[in-house]
Amino acid sequence: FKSKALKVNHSSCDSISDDLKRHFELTLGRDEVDASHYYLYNALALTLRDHQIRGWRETRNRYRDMDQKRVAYLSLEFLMGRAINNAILNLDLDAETRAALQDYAVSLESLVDEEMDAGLGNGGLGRLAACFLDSCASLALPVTGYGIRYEYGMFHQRIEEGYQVEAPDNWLRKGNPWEIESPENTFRVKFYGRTNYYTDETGQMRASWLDTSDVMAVPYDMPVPGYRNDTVNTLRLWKSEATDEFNLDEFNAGSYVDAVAAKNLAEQITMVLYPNDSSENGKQLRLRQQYFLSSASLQDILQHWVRHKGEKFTSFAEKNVFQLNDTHPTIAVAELMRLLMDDHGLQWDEAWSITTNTMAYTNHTLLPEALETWSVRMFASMLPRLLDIIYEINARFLAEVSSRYPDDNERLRRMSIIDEEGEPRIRMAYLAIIGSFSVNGVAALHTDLLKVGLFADFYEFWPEKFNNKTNGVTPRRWLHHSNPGLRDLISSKIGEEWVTNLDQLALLKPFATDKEFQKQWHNVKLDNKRRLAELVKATTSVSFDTTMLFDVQVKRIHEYKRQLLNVLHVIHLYDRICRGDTSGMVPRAVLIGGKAAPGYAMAKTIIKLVNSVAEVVNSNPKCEKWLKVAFIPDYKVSFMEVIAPAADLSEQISTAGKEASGTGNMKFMMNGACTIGTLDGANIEIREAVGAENFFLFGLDSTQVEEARLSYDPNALIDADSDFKRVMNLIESGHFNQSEPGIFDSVSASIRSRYDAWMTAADFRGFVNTQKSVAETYKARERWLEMSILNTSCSGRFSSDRTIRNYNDEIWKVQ
Ligand code: DL6
Repeated sequence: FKSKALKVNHSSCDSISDDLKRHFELTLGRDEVDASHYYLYNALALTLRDHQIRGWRETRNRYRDMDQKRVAYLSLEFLMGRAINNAILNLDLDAETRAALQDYAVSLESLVDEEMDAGLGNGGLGRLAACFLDSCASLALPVTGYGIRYEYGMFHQRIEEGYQVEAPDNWLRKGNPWEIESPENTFRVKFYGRTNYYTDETGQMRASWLDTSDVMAVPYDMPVPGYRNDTVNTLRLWKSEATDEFNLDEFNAGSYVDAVAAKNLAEQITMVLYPNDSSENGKQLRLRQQYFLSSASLQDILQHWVRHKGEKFTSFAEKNVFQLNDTHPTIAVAELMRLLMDDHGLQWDEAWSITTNTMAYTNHTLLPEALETWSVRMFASMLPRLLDIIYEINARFLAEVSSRYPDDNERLRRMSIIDEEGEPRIRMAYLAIIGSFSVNGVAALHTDLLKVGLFADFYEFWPEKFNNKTNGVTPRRWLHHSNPGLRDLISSKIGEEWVTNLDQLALLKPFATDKEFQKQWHNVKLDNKRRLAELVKATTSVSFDTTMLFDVQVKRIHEYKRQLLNVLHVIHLYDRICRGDTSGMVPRAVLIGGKAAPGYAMAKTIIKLVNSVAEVVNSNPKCEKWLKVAFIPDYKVSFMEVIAPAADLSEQISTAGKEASGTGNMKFMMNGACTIGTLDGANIEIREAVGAENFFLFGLDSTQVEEARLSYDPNALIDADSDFKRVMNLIESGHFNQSEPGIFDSVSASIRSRYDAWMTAADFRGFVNTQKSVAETYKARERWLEMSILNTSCSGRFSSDRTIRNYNDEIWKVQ
């Protein structure tokens, strides 16, 4: 760091260098760069934020002046990852930033590691929301993300003795330089209390919600810059705070401790992200989070409306859309009704027409256990007014059903929002469907399966509501930023238009067999593999040789995703190597990563199994040349930015019919990995795009899975297959857990169970055989490179820009 006399031009915000210096020396009061680079990172973040402020204001004004329709994307999760590189890329400030950092003798690369990932999401659903925000801003669409500013994001995962250990993610501890608090837009969110019905001065029956315990919702705004288009959209995250008067009452009563406790209770709402991605969270606090987000966001939008248009709502539905990211914010359906009727004086029919013309619901799961239901009892005490409204919605809906299907009580029971079997529960997905004008799945197969499975009655009732929007990922973060080598190589051949029009990647196809281009492609991959090998070494101490095939499966750990099948294949390879049978084999480095929900015992055992197998394999000298295995701890967005560019083989091996879409599969494809996969989720569309000959397909399809389930006999499959038998024997003999006998009993029992919902055994042989052709193809270097290039060049349709265009053309219809 060269100490320079402080010369700050306060009137100019143009130069990164001046702004960086100003923030470093004045805003943060520093004069030296310490070893951690923390303050310099903060100064740079503030500098970049400054550079977005003007565009932010102009974007707001532009949307207001054009009086455009607006979209609110309501989501309990936004898995944003790091903001710094995204800002530099989208604002086109790379060269200036690097030049400014030269004054401090610090590289950009060493600075970015100071930023904690914003881990406000579990996995696919939250990361999809983040990709969508990037695409909406890049397409200059007036879309605001509304979410929760969790104090603690997704937990950190450590591996101790092979087991997952969770640690809190206190990501805001050192502050968040990207956010701006907007206390003037604070709203009051009600809980508990009772409904009071009364007749107003015009003789109309009305309701009000009284004696409530209120919580304040304070917004924090994060800029969402579009790609070099002067658009800066907003991600508005709500923090809960105690109301002042509540505290005052307690203070006056002399009860200091109670006052502070009440404050804690209010602030608890936004304290922590629930870490389950595929099962119900089921807790009171979770329902409070859902209502808190929905109410605050809707109040915000209605306040904005009333400010600009007054208390007239006739054109509200033409100007607003609320996209519900899964059932999590579905209570918004009832809340919008409440706000329109109780606070803005509308009658039921008008309020219902507005609600059902503004709400749109995206479903993200085929697992029935992940479909949320809430106990009526809990609702009655926490949200009594909302429960009244839900009952009324249900009564009117069931009347409609019974007029279309007279005397079909069974159908009424099936379609009712209230599940009356056992303790009465509210089916949030049904409320979402009934209250929305659009219901979409996230891949073609997923949408088809919703229509014939979970939502068949509703599809029959309202076929026009159902549509598909296959997911996508942003090519800015997932190719341009994370794979600079490939980015430059691609741009050298086809120019840079692909960054905003990913279909342009198809122009690479003619080069797929070009020897020179293949060589360059190979060298880029090798560099990326080196980078990943360093990360693996630093986090696991396992050495990956970059000449090996990098075989990667990173995602949440869940039985349906079948990390277990992957491990069975690893054990099979290990067994062959130990027996000296390496014919046709290719040296492989197998990388697995992902977090298990803290209460999901089987997923945690699978993590332990991966680590135990890794330990045995990696310490066996016979394996040295052929096989390495590592479990990367604390898998997160910023790791994926290193992993995806380096993968040769992308493992997408879920039981067919269980993975709604997948988005990791798209990131890998974009970066030139070949996929080994089942006919599940978006794999089907990936295979269609790249061609069957460039995709390693195995396993039962979703129809075959359901057929095979009827007479499923895994033990017969094991007994008939000597390789499988040996693999099971290695697990069951305690070979991988000699000092902890019995710890994998539950794993082998689940594989052997005829009720194994994930049918791992059914696909073992197919998987092993297909992995053999992977190995053969990898050895035929030119063919592999051709496949790799074709994967990238056919990935255009998996850009989230395409997905968002589809949402806009068919659902939102913003001009
Ligand atoms: O749509 C985003 C993502 C899909 O790609 C995954 O296939 C799907 O599992 C995931 N769903 C969830 C929600 N689970 N629940 N509820 O994370 O959504």
